[in-house]
Amino acid sequence: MYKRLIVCIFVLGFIFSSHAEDGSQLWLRFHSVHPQKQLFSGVTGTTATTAMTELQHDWMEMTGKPLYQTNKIENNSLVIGTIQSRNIRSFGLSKELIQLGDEGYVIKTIQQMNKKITVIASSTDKGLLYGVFHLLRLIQTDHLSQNLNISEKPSYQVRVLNHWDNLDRTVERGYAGRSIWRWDELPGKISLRYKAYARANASIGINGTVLNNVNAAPEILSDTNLQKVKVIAGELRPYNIKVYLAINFSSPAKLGGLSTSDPMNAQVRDWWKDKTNEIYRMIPDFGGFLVKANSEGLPGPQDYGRTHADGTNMLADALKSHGGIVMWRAFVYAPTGDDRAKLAYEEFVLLDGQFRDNVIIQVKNGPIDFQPREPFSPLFGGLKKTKLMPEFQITQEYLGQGNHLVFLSPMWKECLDADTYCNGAGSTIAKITDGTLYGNKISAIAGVANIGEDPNWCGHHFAQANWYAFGRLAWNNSLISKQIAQEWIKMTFCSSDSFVEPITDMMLRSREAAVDYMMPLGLHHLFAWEHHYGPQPWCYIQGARPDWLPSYYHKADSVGLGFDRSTSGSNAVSQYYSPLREVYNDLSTCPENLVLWFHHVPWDYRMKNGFTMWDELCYKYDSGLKEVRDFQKIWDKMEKYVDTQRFKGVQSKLRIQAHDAVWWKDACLLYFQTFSKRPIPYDIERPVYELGDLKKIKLNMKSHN
Ligand code: GCW
Repeated sequence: MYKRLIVCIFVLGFIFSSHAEDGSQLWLRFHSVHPQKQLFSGVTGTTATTAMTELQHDWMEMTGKPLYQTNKIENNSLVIGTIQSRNIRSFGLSKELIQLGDEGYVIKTIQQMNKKITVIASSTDKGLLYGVFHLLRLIQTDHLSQNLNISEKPSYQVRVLNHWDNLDRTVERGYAGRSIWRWDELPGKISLRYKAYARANASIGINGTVLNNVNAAPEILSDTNLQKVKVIAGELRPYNIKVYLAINFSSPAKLGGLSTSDPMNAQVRDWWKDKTNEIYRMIPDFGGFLVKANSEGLPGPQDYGRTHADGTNMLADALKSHGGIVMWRAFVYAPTGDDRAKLAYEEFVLLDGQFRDNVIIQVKNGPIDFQPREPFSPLFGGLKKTKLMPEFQITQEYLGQGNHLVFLSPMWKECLDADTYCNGAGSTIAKITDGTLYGNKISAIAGVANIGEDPNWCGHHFAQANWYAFGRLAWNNSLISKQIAQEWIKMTFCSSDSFVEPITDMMLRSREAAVDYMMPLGLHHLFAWEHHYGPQPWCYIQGARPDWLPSYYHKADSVGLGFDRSTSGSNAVSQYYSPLREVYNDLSTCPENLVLWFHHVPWDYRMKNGFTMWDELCYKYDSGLKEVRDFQKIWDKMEKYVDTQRFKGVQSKLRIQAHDAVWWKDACLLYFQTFSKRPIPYDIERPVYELGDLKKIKLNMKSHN
């Protein structure tokens, strides 16, 4: 009887492990990898490093045994070490390692005295950890060759996640549950998730995290909270993740009890110096501050007649001696002017060259706000004497939130690869921000995290791919989206070609599909009030700022659709360099995927394919919807490759996405039709609802999280 029970438990265990996975392991699913037994005969290297602990832990998961640890280098040995080790120096790698910096590494196959050895080497333990994860990735994705010759160093020095997490554990624009930072339990209780988080980030090269929301509560800097931050920092440190904090500019007054937070006031400056010193006494490797100031009602230096430069330089001075940095956001749009898209540029371009050398201005990819498609922000290239870092949004605030499958790497690549022409052709955003164009000493990139307490961390299983992609691009901004997708698919699901190929294809099409069923041809901000999930192009709220309403952006009227930003309109085109400004300015040369961003286009304007703009708009919405339906079919065919839990999870989310795509299409087309007065082409699926019914849909956002 007893024996039978054990067998039963064993069988059940097997069934659960093969048929149910909650996604909590992300792409680090070593239990499903089975390397050849004789891959390495043993490993040589210092045991007390995170790199070695990680290797042994994952090896154990893969093979059921640790890798034999020995001081003797044998045939087929894996040798792991820094430049300090005699072994590594004997391989003649020192010069190369110094050039690769403290996070870079090499992985090489070396023949020495009739022995074939695999070496992972770096100047420091940090690089070793990244090297080990690289080797593991090669094993996980079946790419381990017999002759390795890999040299890597990161594109950006600071590769940081921004958590928009509040102290009450709500997450602004978070769709994966509550915040992983358990402020209520800290510092006494340490959640296991902190270490798991650090490990996942290290595996993709992320080396920093801003723990709290840019809409920052002054209390984050209280002594009590700093004790908690210190504990988190301690958990993340072994994985080379530095902690940063978002600060509230009026902290000296609100927290410190001063009568002002004016950055030119001596007491205020001292307050920041003292606070910064206090932080570094507790957290010697603290990274620095992230600041949202004079934006969306938050305080800032302009409250005292000072500039963004005055504000950021005060903080930079406090951080300087400790090696900390200020990431100051350029997301500002005072309620003035004729075009929100121009405002950040207008404010910041005047300050170019006035920032301290430990300041980086953090710029969203587009001039407005993380829309499904925007042209790049003209601040890239517009500021030449100021360091700039891209801010991407990993959380899908404007891209179907926790429900839609949208792989964001193609969107970020579109930004990174965009040529600003600021120093002639080839002045891409990648080169401006990673420092290669101007030889900057500090370079950084930020992604707004999509992480929460949900078992699978990100809500949607495929949203994990966006966390993964951000890290990979921050490490190497020249990677292509297809490679990133394939790595992630193989590690997260399985590496059978019949799975990897269709799923890669689906992921690579998914962003364009979302653009098409939400806001094709350069349309933007047609979202429902405040929650930014569904369509509401008709939205009107009495007394609301005009630039918070969709009509401000789409400008639909009896003539046509779109925002005229040409020289005859708001002239936002002039913020771009030639030849881009001319290309954008002319309706006939403006890329069609941005045409309604830059022009008010007549309904009967002939597009390049001969359709009228109205017909093309209808076909675009329809093709976005058809894509999602195709994704459903692709996924359904994959059932045999995926455990039931994740298969069904994705399947049901795709169903919501298809439903939402119909909703977007019907709502936008029926609404715009009230202006165009033209029929919806008969060869596409026609709206079933009346516009009046669609307007009545009330969203309960809880059901969409
Ligand atoms: O996209 C908007 C969001 C706000 C966010 C703001 C910002 C953190 O709707 O929720 O606030 O941008 O980036 O500061």
